[in-house]
Formats: sequence, C-alpha cells, structure tokens
Amino acid sequence: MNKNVQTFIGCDAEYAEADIVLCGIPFDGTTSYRPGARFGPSAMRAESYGIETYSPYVDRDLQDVPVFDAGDLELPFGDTKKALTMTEERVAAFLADGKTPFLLGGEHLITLGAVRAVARKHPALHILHLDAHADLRADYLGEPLSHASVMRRIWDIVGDGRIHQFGIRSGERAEFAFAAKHTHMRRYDLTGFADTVAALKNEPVYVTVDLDVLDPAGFCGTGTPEAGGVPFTALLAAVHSLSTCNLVGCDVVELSPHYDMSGASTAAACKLTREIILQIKGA
Ligand SMILES: [Mn+2]
Repeated sequence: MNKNVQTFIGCDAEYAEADIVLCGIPFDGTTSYRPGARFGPSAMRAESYGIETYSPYVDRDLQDVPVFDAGDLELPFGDTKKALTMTEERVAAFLADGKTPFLLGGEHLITLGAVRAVARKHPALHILHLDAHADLRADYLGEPLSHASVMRRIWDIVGDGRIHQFGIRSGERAEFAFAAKHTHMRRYDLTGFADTVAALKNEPVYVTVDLDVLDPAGFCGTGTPEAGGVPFTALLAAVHSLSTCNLVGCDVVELSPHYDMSGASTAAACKLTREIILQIKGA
C-alpha cells in the first residue's frame, strides 16, 4: 500500500535523486481582472493523469526523468510581499541543492520571486517571456508589485537586453515604448523564438510561459484572455526549440482552471509542462 499523495503525472522521484523540482505557487493576490489562478497547480496535478508520461514529439518519457513534486507552497492570504519572499526562499533552497526549479502558477507575479533567487545564482541570466501582455507597467493603480508589472520588476534586477518577449499583443503605449529601449520584444506571435534560443546557447536562461499567450479560442482557462493569440502547436514548437538551452528555471503561469469547465485548458497546461520538463538538460 502507498500513501495517497498526488503528484504531477510521472513526477514521483524522491527529492535526493531529482534533478528537477516542481513546486506549485497557488497565489493570485494581484490578479487585475478575473481571479482563480490559485487553483492552477492543484488542477494540473489532478488532471495530469489524463495525459501520457510519454512524449511522441521528443521520444522521451517523464518516467525516465527524476522529477520531485514538492506540492504547493502554503502562502498567507493578503500579503503579496511575504508570498514573494517565501517563493524566493523556496526556489533558493532548490538551487542550493543543485535542483532546477519549475514553478506552477498561480499568477504571473510569482515569477518575480523565482527570478530573484535564480538571478543571484546566475547573474548573467536571460529571461524568455511568452505572454499576451507586456507586463512592463511601472505600477498598476499605484501598486508596483502586480502581475501587470512583473517583467518591469524583473528588468529592475536583470537590466537592459536580457528580457526576450514573444507573443505580446496588449499593454499601454508606455510599455511598448519601454520595451523599445530596454527589452527585446516580438509582437503578436513567436517568430524568431528559436533564433533567440540559439543565440543564448551558452547563457543561463529562465523561461516563463504565461498561458494567455495562447489564443483564447482554444485556451479560455485564464484570467485575462486576449484575442489573437498563438495556436498551441506554435507554442509547442517554441518549447521544442529549447533543447539546446541552458534552462536554469521555468514556470507555467496564469492557468485559471474554472473558466474552462471542459478541462481542455488544464489539459493543455499539463501537456506543455510535460514538454518543457523534457527539454531541461540533465532531465
Ligand atoms: Mn498575460
């Protein structure tokens, strides 16, 4: 008999033997429109059993990869700073143990907690950011810690030329002006993603996938759906180009499962997570 402890499918290695650690960050405290991303990690774990551990795309299997699922971080309600600090400390602990952290969101602000820790270990860090939204606001309604400001706060850490944005089709005029000076931004689709990955071959890379980069016609389980997104197959192709990359941290954020009661959005998030895990070196 085994304990009834649910992990993401195929991610049942012990901590000591794992190269990759999954950790859910069930936080949606700064969500600007429809909340619910806090339910993302648990939904993904539960519904991951609807997909296979085997990837026919890359002929690899999660069961051959030692991944530890650390469960969800138990966060306080109503304290954004503390939630970020706890996320940062948890990721720093994984890094100190030589693990590659893979966070399941939660809203996009959680990426800031992770990057604070990852950038300390890898000062030359580059960020691959796939999203519908620029997330470059200086603040949102006066609040500097917001999911609409997360890439701006990350820019505060990593600086010019280190944030590579793809699929962006929404933001204020000022955000696009900021991007023109300080980040590499590809609007509307993922063209050039593989070229960027190739150019960063020898650099440490953190990849953050805001699932709302996908077209809401096929992926509606998210808090701020934005029409005109990329098809799942395009996102999958981008992910598969990561195989040459030195991935030092990853996250998949902004699944808000209850907005898609068909379960198709959660299933897409699970499949994408599997495919990213299988791209991590050493995996
Ligand atoms: Mn977004």
